[in-house]
Amino acid sequence: TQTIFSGIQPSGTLTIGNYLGAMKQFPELQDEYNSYFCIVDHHAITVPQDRLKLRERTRSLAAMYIACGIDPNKVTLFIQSEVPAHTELAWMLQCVASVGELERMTQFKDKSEGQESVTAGLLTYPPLMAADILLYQTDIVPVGDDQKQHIELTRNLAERFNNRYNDIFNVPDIKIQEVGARIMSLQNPTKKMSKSDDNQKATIYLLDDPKRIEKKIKSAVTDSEGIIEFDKDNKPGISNLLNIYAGFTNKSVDQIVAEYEGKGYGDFKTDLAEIVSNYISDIQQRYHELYESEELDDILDQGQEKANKVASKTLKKAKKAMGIGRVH
Ligand code: AQP
Repeated sequence: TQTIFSGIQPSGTLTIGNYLGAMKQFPELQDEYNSYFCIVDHHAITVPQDRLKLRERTRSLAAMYIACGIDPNKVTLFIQSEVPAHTELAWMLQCVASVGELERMTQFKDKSEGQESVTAGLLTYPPLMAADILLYQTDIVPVGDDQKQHIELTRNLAERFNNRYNDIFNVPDIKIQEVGARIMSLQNPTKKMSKSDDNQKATIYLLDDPKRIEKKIKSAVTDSEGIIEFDKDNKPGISNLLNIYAGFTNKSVDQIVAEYEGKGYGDFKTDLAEIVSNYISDIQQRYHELYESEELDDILDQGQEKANKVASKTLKKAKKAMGIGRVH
């Protein structure tokens, strides 16, 4: 069986973008693949975090994975910082990566733009992500469209390492959802929806209640034309809402457009709010049951143990290949 790895940062409450782009496909994959799902807290500290909030969000994200349909008996669910091999290999890969290629990453450019000072970690984020993936000899990485460039870099670093030292790492492939690969901000539909966006109205969180969801969708930016059709360049707002609708109903965009022929944005938005609320209310219920439970700690303990076993084996091989430490 092939292996998949996917990580999510505990940098805020999950958004419907994270869900439709990544999380939604995980339950389908877990039966078919040897699966590792990781809460990447070391990635989250590349930007400032409140310590108590970070801890809370880490736990919250673990509960959310399971609430979204991950079965802890089938997968390895764990916290990145509890498996030290990740940061060790990340350092080694930083010594394989060049500053130039890291500076070319669009996420780095976006997140550092206009900032007076950015952490070195924000620049070296991709080698850490590469380490996450490569430690488990991953075959496939299921992510949203925004992570394409980072996976490409992961592949390059793996190949460079293999050529320079020894054939240690499997070179992984990317897997992007057709629908929901890139959900945009409700307030600025040319920008992607992000859990760390300061504008609360731009984002629907998986923990929002129906009232709030309705308000956010009703105030989502559209256009003055009033015709429901998919045109990403000229009508990015309504196109984004169509994508969200498709993601939560498994209907095609064409089918939805046909259903709403002759109807206005108001009706469409009312229906969409109801669809999103109904869909995520089941997730929320399971989430709240899990969040405080001891069961969640047991699951994370088991995940930590399993992940450490596999990761330390790969790390040992990589160190040997590079000539780090003694041979034993
Ligand atoms: N808008 C999006 N549409 C579709 N997929 C998305 N993903 C993120 N935003 C969208 C996917 O969600 C997974 C988890 O992402 P992450 O937490 O590792 O980092 P990110 O991509 O930087 O996500 P955010 O929400 O934008 O977080 P912040 O605000 O902290 O940077 C990934 O698979 C990603 O593709």
